[in-house]
Amino acid sequence: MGRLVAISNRVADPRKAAAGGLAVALGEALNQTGGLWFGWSGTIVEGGTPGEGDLHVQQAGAVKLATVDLCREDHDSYYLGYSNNVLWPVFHYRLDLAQFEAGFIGGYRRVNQMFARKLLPLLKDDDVIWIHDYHLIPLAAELRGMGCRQKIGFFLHIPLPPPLIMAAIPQHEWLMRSLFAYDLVGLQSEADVQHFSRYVQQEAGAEVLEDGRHRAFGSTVQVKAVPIGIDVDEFASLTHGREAQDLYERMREEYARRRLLIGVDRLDYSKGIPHRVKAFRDLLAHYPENRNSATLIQIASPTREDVDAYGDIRRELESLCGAINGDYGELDWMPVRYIHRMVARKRIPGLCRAARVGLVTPLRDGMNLVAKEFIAAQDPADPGVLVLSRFAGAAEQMKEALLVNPYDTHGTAEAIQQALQMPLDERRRRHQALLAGIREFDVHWWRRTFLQALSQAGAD
Ligand code: ADQ
Repeated sequence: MGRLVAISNRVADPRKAAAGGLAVALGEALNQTGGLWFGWSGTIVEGGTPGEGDLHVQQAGAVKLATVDLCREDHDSYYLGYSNNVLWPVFHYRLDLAQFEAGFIGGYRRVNQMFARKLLPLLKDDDVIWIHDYHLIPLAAELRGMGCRQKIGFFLHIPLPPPLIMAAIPQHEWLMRSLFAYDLVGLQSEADVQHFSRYVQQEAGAEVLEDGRHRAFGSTVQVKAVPIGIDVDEFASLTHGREAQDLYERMREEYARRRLLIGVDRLDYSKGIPHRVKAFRDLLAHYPENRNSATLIQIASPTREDVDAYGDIRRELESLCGAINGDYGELDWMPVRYIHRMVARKRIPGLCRAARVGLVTPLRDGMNLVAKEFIAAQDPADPGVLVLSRFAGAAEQMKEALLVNPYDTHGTAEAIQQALQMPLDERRRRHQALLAGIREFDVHWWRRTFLQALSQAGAD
């Protein structure tokens, strides 16, 4: 394989363990091929010129990191505006939260064009280019327009909505047409692939060929479900690390007489956190044996705080948790502990392992890696139970979890009760099957499968 060039909105130093997720996933292939990782530097320049940003190149071991600054206007229209106030809500089916402001699209195009311009001179002829996520959908089309002929693949980390929801975006046709500049488009689930296929057939008269190839707009793109996984071994080793062990032991001691339920999310409206807390309240109301016992620790780390919808959900959650603690709390027991902070990655496995129930109940999610991390962190001899939303991409793979509809508060409460009551042999059986699945389809499988398909895409 040629050199891997990864492009994503944010770039991380793959040598730093705290980088997590994508950095772990791509780090190995970037290292092996002496790769390049390109994206926004994270710096916002006040008063800079739109469509212009300084390029910084640094070496991180074998990997070159190339990042570009954004001026305030580009940041606000490309990142806050079009990416996070249009694409994120619509792709998560939240048309009610979308803000279709006319100025956003200009900034989105401008930044994608600038990225293409800055990247082009850094490219070599046999590079394999892998672009990530909704911030950069039109990047391949911009690169192609500048004469780039290398293989280019795209992976969408968030869901791809059904055609009629997609059609609410004023530029939907332009966005979907942009995908045809790629050789391969990877999506998280088969449901996403079906949505893509239906859209291009209905809206663009696409012809569906074999191997997920679709022909429309005068070109052909292969579209494939390649669900992302986690690095199970890395996570298991974190589980046995000192920080995770310490936390696990402290939690076990503190909750020796109680049963711990855990939720770990970014505080995002797609994650269904208020719905989850309501289901927990329903559990306490309908199954009173859990009072003075079941305790929900909800970690919801701050994210995108300059987008209005995120402030609203924070206030909703604070008032819900306060009300439950007021209604059900005792002098020596608080039903909900809500923590609005980031938890160090090294400690998360300890928290997951100490929990009897993991609550992963997004209203819509591309995949949701917390579901997989929860399973990887469990003690196989005495594992906790995963309650998983059927609307997470992970549900297509993790059938042995207790699948719930998060909009159904009482149904979710019943599933939590089932999880709390589940006998040890059933817990073990389910955990074993789930663990085997996340091991087989881990993050290395994801990267290999995508890059292999990309190297073969368009070959015949
Ligand atoms: P995210 O929406 O960020 O990513 P998710 O998969 O849930 O989602 O989590 C990513 C990572 O962040 C996990 O490793 C998790 O441990 C960590 N994390 C989440 N909340 C945290 C917290 N409060 N403190 C510390 N760490 C936390 C997008 C898509 C997902 C998709 C991923 C990967 O929205 O659907 O699974 O990309 O493709």
